[in-house]
Amino acid sequence: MSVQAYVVRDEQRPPDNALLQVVQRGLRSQPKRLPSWLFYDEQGSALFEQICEQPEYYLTRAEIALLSEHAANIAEVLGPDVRLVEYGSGHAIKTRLLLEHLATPVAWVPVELSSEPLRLGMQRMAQHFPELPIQPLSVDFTRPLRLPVPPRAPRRTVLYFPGSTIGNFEEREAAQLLRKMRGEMGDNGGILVGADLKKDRATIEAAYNDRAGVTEAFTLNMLTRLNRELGCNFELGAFRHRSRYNAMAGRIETYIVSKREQRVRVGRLQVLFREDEAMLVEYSCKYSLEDFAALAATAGLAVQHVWTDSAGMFSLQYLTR
Ligand code: AVI
Repeated sequence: MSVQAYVVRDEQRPPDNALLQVVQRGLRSQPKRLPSWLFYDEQGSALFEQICEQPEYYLTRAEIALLSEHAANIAEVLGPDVRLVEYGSGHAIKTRLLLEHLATPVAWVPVELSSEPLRLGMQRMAQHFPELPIQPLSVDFTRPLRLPVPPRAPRRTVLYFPGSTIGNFEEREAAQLLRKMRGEMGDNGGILVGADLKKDRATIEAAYNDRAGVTEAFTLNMLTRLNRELGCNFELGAFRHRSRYNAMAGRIETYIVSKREQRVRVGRLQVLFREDEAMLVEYSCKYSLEDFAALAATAGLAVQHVWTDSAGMFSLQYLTR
């Protein structure tokens, strides 16, 4: 393994004060709203891994099926001597399927804020690709990236953003992120991004309401995190999870709903929750191929190629200038 400048900088947690401000601001707003990145503490990340294994959560399986079927063709389209920059690399399972087919990759640059998934992903990749230069970046990928100097000149830089995480951004933010990525990939580069496709309501809603209750535990874990890190007193049994598909907006909307009227301590703030009051915690946007092309166009990008799994559940889109 050739690992350059591996620095563990766990910036996942902003300083407590900043975290408190984010949460207080969200709980003062009407309707109440908290950012979905709050899901991903250690327990939340482990629960998300479990979600991916639930029979109802089709996204991960469809994306892996897509890659298994099309990776050779994707690699052909990307061409040789690619520098692959992976946004939110996590445990990097999908990357392996892609890298197996890439001809003479110049480097793999995993960009991952959480140090443990980054370390595990690197370890796994180094085992599979002992010759591959790995240049990790432990930073927040929504901020402008300073890419490390590659070991040799790449033919193109491809930003790989798997897993439908783009769908967790609202349209305006998603366009902003793609515009930032457009700058980072350079003139000759590209973006390979996963996007979940629109389909019938029942399939989508089942994916976010699994029978085993893992998604509910994942959602409510946000409150456990706030209790632990900010000394709040959310009573877990007094809230429930609600995920519904808003077909007009083309997205799953996930809420934490108060089962009864109650007050919760958040720093010096006492926050009143009315009975049945719903606090928004996540959007998971679903796209038609036209929707996604329109989104890309607002960021100055064009869809060069789209691959889908054979059931047409999930897409991988290759965007260039
Ligand atoms: C990470 N992201 C793509 C997941 C999704 O499907 O929106 C997060 C998730 N939330 C609930 N289940 C999965």
